[in-house]
Amino acid sequence: MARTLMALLVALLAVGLTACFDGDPEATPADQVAAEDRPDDEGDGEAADDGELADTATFVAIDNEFTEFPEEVSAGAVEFTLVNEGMADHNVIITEPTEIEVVGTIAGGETATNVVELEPGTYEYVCDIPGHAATMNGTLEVTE
Ligand SMILES: [Cu+2]
Repeated sequence: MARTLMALLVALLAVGLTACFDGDPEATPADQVAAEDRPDDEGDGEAADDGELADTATFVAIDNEFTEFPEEVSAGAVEFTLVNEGMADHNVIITEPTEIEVVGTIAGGETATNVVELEPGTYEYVCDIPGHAATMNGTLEVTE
């Protein structure tokens, strides 16, 4: 008798659950498409709110060199941060193959962030404050 009751309960539960999943009136086909189109979490621990960024990279400038700089980033929207730990103004400007402002000029002690859309390729950059490019320059590889 107990077994029969148990079987009956399980059967009722199964019917109830099925009914719940079948009868979701709020999930329109458009909602389902939107859910599938969400960018994948790449497993890098970043939250989904920056999902549209291809990469992030940081430059640290002192007078007059970059003490920290990316050598390679992924193509797409890249969020660059420039930390100016020097006294003088500094910036990061791509000069080749075309001029692109990566992070505009900031004063000593400041930090700025800028998002730049980059195609795959090899880019040359400098700090273009007069006299700085001789020691503040480098190459950035942008990969597929
Ligand atoms: Cu500089």
